[in-house]
Parts: sequence; structure tokens; C-alpha cells
Amino acid sequence: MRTTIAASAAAVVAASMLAASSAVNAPPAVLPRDQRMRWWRDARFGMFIHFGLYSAPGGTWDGKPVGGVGEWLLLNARIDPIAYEKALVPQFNPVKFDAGEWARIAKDAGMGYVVITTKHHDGFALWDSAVSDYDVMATPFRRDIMRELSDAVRAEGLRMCWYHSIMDWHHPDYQPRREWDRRPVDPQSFPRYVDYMHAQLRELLTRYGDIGILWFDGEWEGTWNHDWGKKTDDLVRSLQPGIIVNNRVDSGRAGMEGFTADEHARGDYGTPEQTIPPNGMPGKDWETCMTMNDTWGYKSADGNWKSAQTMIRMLCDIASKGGNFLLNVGPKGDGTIPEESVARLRRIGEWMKVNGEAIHGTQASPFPRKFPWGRVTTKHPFRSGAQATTLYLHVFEWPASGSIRLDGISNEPAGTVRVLGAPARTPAAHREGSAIVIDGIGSAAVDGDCTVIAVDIAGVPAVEPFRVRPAADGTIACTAADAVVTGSIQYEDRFANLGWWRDLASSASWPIELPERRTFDATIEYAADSCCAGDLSVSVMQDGKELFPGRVQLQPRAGWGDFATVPIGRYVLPAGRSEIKVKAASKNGDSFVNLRRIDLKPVR
Ligand code: H79
Repeated sequence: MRTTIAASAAAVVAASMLAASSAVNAPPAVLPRDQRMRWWRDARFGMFIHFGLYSAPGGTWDGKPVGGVGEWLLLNARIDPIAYEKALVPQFNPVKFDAGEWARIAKDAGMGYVVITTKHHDGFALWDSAVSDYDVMATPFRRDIMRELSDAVRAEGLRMCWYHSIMDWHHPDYQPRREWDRRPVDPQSFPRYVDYMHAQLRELLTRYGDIGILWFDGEWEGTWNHDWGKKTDDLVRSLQPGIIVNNRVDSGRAGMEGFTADEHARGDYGTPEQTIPPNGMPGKDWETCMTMNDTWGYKSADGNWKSAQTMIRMLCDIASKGGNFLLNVGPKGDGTIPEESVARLRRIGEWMKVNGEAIHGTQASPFPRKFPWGRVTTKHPFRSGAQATTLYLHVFEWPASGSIRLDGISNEPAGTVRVLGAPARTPAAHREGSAIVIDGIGSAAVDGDCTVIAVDIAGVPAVEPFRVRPAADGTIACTAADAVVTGSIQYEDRFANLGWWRDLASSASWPIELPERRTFDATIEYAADSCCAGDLSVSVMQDGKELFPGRVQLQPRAGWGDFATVPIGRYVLPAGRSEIKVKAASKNGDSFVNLRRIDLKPVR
């Protein structure tokens, strides 16, 4: 609710003065990054909540179903923003909203933080905003949801965090406008919009106590740039020096994979959306946000729920790669979280109660790649004088042999082995060559979704680096997921390919280990738009020297998903360690190719 013109103008002036002063002064004093990130890295698991005007219609407009995600209703049904406001503001009355219950559901699921949409792309504020009448106080509900939720979340010992959309389909000063929005446009208005957004952020960061994360989104339109990102980041951190800000505060995120390549860009962590990086992002903080079905905001017609098992395993997978999992719920218009979500979170919570120590406060697996039987997380630092590290083995596929191998680790097992939730089991760990083998784990999984085995090892994990080795038939598979990439190249989930291949300097390589020198015929599986492709250079490297160069022309294809497998020549690989490295030697368009795999077949 807008209070008085004077108050609102003062807030805008204050925000713009701050923006101006931070441009000339040094950035505000913030706590060191590792200190700020500590609670977040320990938590590993949080709840995302998408709640807003769109929750009541739940993916319908004029009584008809609308395609796409629920919270994009205005866009998907091409609704005039004022018509949207007029229709939905009087409908917003979540009478069953119980902040305490939402907070308990998150807490019982083993989550450490809650991120709620203070304002999504539709521009509607869920709190009592002094600079806008398009807020919860204009609805029949008239309760400050941010106030109630932040109190309740803190009472459960969790961190309250704000999602805030930069893109705003409703505010008259935001640009670009949707094409069906016929209101007059003032080309100079965007800085005024930023002042407004800053005034709203100031409210959110001064009235509700300590906020854990400012989770920006909607930063990808051309009006948002690094300068705005810097000013906004400075404002947020000046108001809350301990806050964590995601990378969407700045421009330059590369696709849904969520990482920013530019090291000068603002933001504390990468935000893969609906995707999990195949091997994590060593040295970077990141958080996968994901829906339980196919929508963020409530959509009555969406029944495509992931199973609790799928989500438990995703949590293990993400933790094993050193990331966080931000799992979404979309409460209904009445303020209740859908029963399908509650039931799944209950089951995840049961699992966390037994196995939470294998998630909370853990770090990534020391092993460079996943194991076929499951995942590994690590707990440091060293406890009880003996310099031991705990490895948690998250077993998805229970081994018929009754033993589990950790290949390629030189530490000695130390102390006992525990099966979480099954104290009567007495497994033991011993060394076998370059592996630690855990025996006596029992013939059946304790938990069919994921059983965790805790193994102590002496010292800091010392593991062998990743190598691609030939399969039993002598073939070598260099897959996108296993590639070591540099520059702009990123793994993409959609086609399990390497994409974002933007320049001639970027490379993908695979470290290889062969028992003997051998000759191979190679093929590449790739796709490219009709504009693109070009010449691929293929090098066989050893000890940093190129042994064997290759260059092959890749023809354009019909699209980025139109894959074909073509031969790329004959290569000799030396015995021992070598490397296959590919680059674009020339490219026809902005991007080169989508590379899915290179296969090497031994020549008889
Ligand atoms: O709030 C939820 C969604 O409504 C919102 N983010 C989550 C957390 C969302 N916004 N957009 N999308 C999801 C999908 C949009 C993808 C694209 Fe793009 C925007 C494709 C092109 C512009 C991101 C930026 C991917 C490439 C550039």
C-alpha cells in the first residue's frame, strides 16, 4: 500500500542517492565471502516458494486452461497487465495461509532456508509496500505475508530469504514492454523503474530482520546490464552486509545452466535452473533450483510429480557435487501447499532424519566422477585428534555382491563403518590395491531410496585423477558429461551435449589412459544450426605436446538438436596417459556445434 506521496518520493530519492553514492565510493564493507556463505554451504537444502496473484487462477484464464508454467500466466495468455491486476487482486485471499505450517513443512523436510517470491515477473508485491498500491494490502487478504513468514521461518531456526524479479511486466516504467501492453512508453523511464525497485528492496531489507539470500531473477532482458547489477548489489549489501546474493543480480548468466563466465560479474553463486551440472563446478558455489512437477507457481492441471525417491537422489547427487538444492513448492490460492508436495516433503524428511548428517555440513565427493552405484559426500574437518575424514556413500543401486568398491583412493580406512539407520549391521572396510572395499553391508538396502554408509578414512582424501579407459571391447567413449571444458563451453542437459561454444579459444578434452599404443577410428556425434558449424581441430596430446593433429570440416545441420554421427579420421594414441583435445579451428556463425560425444574404435 502506498502511504503518502511524500514518503514514497523520499524512499525513491533515498534509493537513488544511495545508487549514486555507491558508484563513486568503494563498494560497501561486506563480510568475507567464506564467512557469509558458511550457513548456506552447511544447509545444502532449501525450500523455494512461488506464491502470488497467479496462485489463485492456478494456470487458467477466463475459465480456460493456459499452457506453460503457472506463474507466467500473464505472458502465456497475453493478458494486459491492468486487466490482470483488476481480475486477480480481488481474488487473492489465501484464507488458509498459515506461515507456521509452511515453516514447519520446510523444517521437517530437513531444509535450512526458505526463499519466497516477494515479487515475481507480474510485479505484484506480497508485502505491504509503501511505494506501490499493487501489493497485498490491495487484496481482500490485507496481511503482510513477508512479515508472518519471516517470523515463522526464524522461529523454526531457518533462514528467511527473498526472491525478487528484476523483470516487471506491470510497472509502467519497466522496459521492454510486452507487445500487447498498449500503455504509452517513455523511452527514458528505465532508471525510474530501478529507483522504484531499489525502494522496494530497501523495504524488504530493513523491515524484516536478517535476510539470508537476495535471490534475483528476470535479469536477462536487454535493459539490465552490469552497471545496474553493480548498483543493485551495492545497495543490497549496504543494507545487509552478511547477505548472500545470487548471480542473477548481474547480467551475463549463460543459459539455464546458470553460471556466469565473467569473473568481474557480481553475485555469490551460480543458479542452474531445472538442471544439475554433470560433475559439479569445482571451486564454485552453486544451487540447483527445481520444481516438483513442471510449474513453479500453482497449476491445477499439472500432475507430473517427481517421486520422493527421485528428489532424494537429486539431493544426494547435488550434495556430492558440492551444490545446494532449492526445491520448489507452489501453494494454492487458498494458501495451502498442495498435498502432493507435502507428502513428498514428508518422505524426504523421514529420509533426512536418518541420513541428514550425510547432507548437512558436507562437501563434494573427492572422486572426480560419479560411481555407478551412487554418490559420495565428504565431511571435514578432522575429528577426535585422529586426522580422519568421513566419506558418506549414498547407495542408490544396492550391490548384489554385498560389497562396495571405492576405486582410485590411496587413504587407509580408519575406524568403524556405519550403515545409517541400521546400527546392528557391522560392515568393515579394507584395502584392495588402489581401492577401498566395504564388505558385510548386508544383502538388502536399508532404505530403497538411498542407504547411506559412513566410512572413515585417515587424512585428507587422496584420489586418482579422472581418466577415460577403454571398455572391454577396446572402444573409448568420450562423452560430453565427462569432458573437461575451458572457455565458454558448457554442458547442457537437454541433449546431453557440450554447447555455448562461442570462440576458437574454448576447448573440450578427455584425459585417457591406455595399456598400450593403439590406432583408432574416431567418430563425432554433433548437431548445429544451419548457420553454424565449421572446422574442428582434434589433437592427441601427451605431456603437453601435440602428438597427432587432425582437422575436419563439420557441415551445418538442421538445428541444435539435429544430431548426426560422422567420422573424423584415424588417430594413434600412445601407451599410458594422453589426452584428446578438440577446439573450433574456424566457425561459420556465433556458435560452433553441440557436441554429444567422440567415440574411438580400435582398428584391427
Ligand atoms: O521463477 C521461476 C521461473 O518463473 C523463472 N525462474 C524460475 C526460478 C523463469 N524465468 N524464465 N524461465 C524461468 C525460463 C526462461 C528462459 C529464458 Fe533465457 C529467458 C530463455 C531466454 C531468456 C535464461 C536467460 C536462459 C537464457 C537466457
